[in-house]
Amino acid sequence: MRPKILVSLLSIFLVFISATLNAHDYYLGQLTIDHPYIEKPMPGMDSASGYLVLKNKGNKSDFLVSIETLFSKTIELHKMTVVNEVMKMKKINGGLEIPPGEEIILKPGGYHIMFKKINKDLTVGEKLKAILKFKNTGKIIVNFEVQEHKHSHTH
Ligand SMILES: [Cu+2]
Repeated sequence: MRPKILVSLLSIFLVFISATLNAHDYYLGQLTIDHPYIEKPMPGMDSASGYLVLKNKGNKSDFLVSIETLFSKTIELHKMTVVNEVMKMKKINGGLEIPPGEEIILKPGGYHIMFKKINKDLTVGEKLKAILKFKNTGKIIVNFEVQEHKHSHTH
């Protein structure tokens, strides 16, 4: 192969790699886990919300059943709903369902991961390892990126 071709192939390859890294996506079987992030806790608080997007390209439901990290030992899946104009937090038991062919978006005001009793200071831009466990597909390690807190979310 001539060097010139090799160089252009290499640059295409590098562009591809950096695009993949920027997208911050993870693949596990038929599942895609997109852009996990955690909001920096409010000053004086030791809990924070985490978000991501879950896609299921398979033909049967799967469930996000648990999340494990070193920085928080108590992690719950919550759903925020508005009842009589009051925000309510509901714990999801039995896992968060991702139906076949669907996309479940965890976002402020809806589904979220509640990290409680956080045992260290979180820095914006820092990446924190977490293990996501799915009922049917198994486990995957992902990085939650710490982002500035943009929403008021108190418990
Ligand atoms: Cu919550």
